[in-house]
Amino acid sequence: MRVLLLHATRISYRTVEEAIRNPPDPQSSGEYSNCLVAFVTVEEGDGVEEAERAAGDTILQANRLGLKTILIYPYAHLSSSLAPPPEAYRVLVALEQTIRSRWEGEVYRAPFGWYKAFELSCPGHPLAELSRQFKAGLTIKYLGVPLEEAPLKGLVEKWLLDRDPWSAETKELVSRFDVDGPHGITMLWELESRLSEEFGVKRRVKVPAPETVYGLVGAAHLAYTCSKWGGEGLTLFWGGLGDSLVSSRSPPAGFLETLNKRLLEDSITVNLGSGGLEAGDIRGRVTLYKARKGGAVPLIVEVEKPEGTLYCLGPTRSIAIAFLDAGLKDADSGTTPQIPFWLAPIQVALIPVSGAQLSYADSIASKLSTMRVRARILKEGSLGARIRDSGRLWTPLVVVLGEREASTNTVTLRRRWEPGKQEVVSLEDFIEEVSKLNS
Ligand code: A3S
Repeated sequence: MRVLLLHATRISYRTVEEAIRNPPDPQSSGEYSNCLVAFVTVEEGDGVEEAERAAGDTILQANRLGLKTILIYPYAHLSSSLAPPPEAYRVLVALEQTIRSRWEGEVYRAPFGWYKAFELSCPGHPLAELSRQFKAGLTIKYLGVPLEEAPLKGLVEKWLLDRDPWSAETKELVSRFDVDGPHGITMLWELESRLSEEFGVKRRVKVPAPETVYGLVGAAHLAYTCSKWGGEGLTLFWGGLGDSLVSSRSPPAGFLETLNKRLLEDSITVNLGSGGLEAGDIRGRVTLYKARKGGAVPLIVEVEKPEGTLYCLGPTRSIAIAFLDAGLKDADSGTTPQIPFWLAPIQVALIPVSGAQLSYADSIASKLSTMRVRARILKEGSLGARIRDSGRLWTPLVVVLGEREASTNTVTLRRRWEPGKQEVVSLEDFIEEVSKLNS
């Protein structure tokens, strides 16, 4: 079922001519003000289940907008796989009755089976136009209640439902770190390859894209994807590099340890199946990271299978962004935001004070690259500007190389987790420290 929800300050319609033989509703006209119009296309395979989910969502939107009138408008133009008229009519009537039975506002339905003329005025605020799809095959309920209704009954916090959870600042960081760009691919690639190593993953399998990957709906869709496709040690992917789930039979202990420090402290675990989030016949648990602005993204989806639990981490893009989001939470509490050394796009910034130290910087950079450490020599701009610039990508180690360092084979080291401090260390001690951090 596809629904277009429009907040109408005014809508009027009238039947023009019959669109099917013997339409079930008589010709009529109507006019309503300040109502929520649900243009509904019933698709093949839709049933009462979809009507109930659409009812819950429509009620939720009407309540969000403080509207007291809902107009259901049969609309055969939002999909190319239409249900035949008799089916469509049955589902639309079920939709109308479900809303009536669960909502105290006024519910109307425009006549079915007619070409209609209409006029509509829409105020255009951010929530004035919403499109929805309710797919047969995966019904999502929370503690037995259709997910869209759960907040109405106080069963789940609104922030957990599917919506983009990232704050504007987090999105700014995503573009600064270029997460989806050629530069930022480093993070996504590093994350997926680290997870794959952790789980001994051999194969990447393309799967249908889950509908949404935020909040509870996203968690349920991911669990559904995992349960349909998951196997021992696979990476399930559907789009770009970050659209991937790494699956395994063994609990990701090592990675959990890394996650524990940063993301799991601030997460919520929801049961899949009776007593939690019902997504078809899937049982298990979902750990969702609570984003800084509200909203949630799945970190770990555990699906109970007859042969044991299937652990899936991801989508990897959400986890990478969650690390940035968690860093912003640090900044909110006055701590310098940072990112795990192994995930940082640039791990070491080398800053030669003048051109005379360039060859020294080069020799260190090539040593680090043999250790597969991501080092960058910053040559342009003043010393202060280059040190500030290395902070833009939360670079964990910043190394200043002056006349003295070059002549004594030492480096002046600033560790991001020790703000305001710097230490002169011998080159070999520095290399030793980096190799420990990168293990
Ligand atoms: O297609 C002709 C009219 O019959 C109804 N209808 C459907 N509505 C929703 N989902 C389906 N699968 C339908 N199949 C038939 C509609 O009332 C449709 N009329 N807006 C008008 C045209 O002006 C319309 O869609």
